Amino acid sequence: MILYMSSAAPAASIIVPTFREAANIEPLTRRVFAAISEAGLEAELIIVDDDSQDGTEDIVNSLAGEYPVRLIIRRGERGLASAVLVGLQEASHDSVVVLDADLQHPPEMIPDFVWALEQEDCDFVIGTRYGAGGGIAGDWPFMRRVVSWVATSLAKPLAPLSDPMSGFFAVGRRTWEGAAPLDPVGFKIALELYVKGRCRRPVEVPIRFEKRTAGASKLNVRQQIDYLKHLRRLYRFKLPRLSVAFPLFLLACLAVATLVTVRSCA
Ligand SMILES: Nc1nc2c(ncn2[C@@H]2O[C@H](COP(=O)(O)OP(=O)(O)OP(=O)(O)O)[C@@H](O)[C@H]2O)c(=O)[nH]1
Ligand SMILES: [Mg+2]
Repeated sequence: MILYMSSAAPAASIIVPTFREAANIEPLTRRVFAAISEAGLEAELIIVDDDSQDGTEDIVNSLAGEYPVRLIIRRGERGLASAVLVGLQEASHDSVVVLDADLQHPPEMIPDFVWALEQEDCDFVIGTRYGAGGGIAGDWPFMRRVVSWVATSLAKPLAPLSDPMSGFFAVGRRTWEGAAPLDPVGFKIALELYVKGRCRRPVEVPIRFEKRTAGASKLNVRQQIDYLKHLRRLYRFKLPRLSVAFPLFLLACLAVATLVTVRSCA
């Protein structure tokens, strides 16, 4: 737990992108506000849904009588990262925390993110599964671990974080408003904001990445291809000289991953 002393209670806008997460909305909202109230913080919850048509609207409307929760429905548009950008435009507070709806990111950790961002020498807070104290519930299948290793290795030159792929993060208004034009594709909005926001002083908060118990994952091959497109854009932005070598770097990571996979299957 990060300790922070202040006279005014810090406030945060909590942004959650959703697509067909109806079963998770109520437990998520209750756990978010239980954590917020226990920590003595102030917060609003902004759910950005891509027209799931699964009852999300009715659930949020009924919760809105009890909690400061708002629903933004985008129609005719899809994408986790772009949904978070819509949430940023709607945020009332200067500190924003972003997390997934499926409860893989424990809402009880939100106060730690808010307090970390309040520290003067912090411009980005990332929830890490791979740093000291972090972890993943259950055992990921071997191939998923390999894919995650390749994806993380490719992002490290852009963002020296132990878990640059994480979707649980906090950032301040100054960073996103002062960032270079944001044009993410796919899922990795934290990486986009870290790189384009020219962040230099990250704080890592260890998290335990839980198992999804309701709804289905939207992560598929399309997202993995989008991730490579996104990386290419970010390399061009941050490391234009290295961006020429990006395909080689990609091939090297894939070669190592293939070698590891073949050896472990032998
Ligand atoms: N608004 C919006 N949200 C999305 C979209 N795709 C995924 N999400 C949300 O983004 C969050 C993460 O999506 P998941 O499908 O859980 O992906 P993941 O956690 O990276 O992958 P898993 O570990 O397999 O669950 C969840 O809250 C999803 O509902 C989308 O196209 N639009
Ligand atoms: Mg998930």
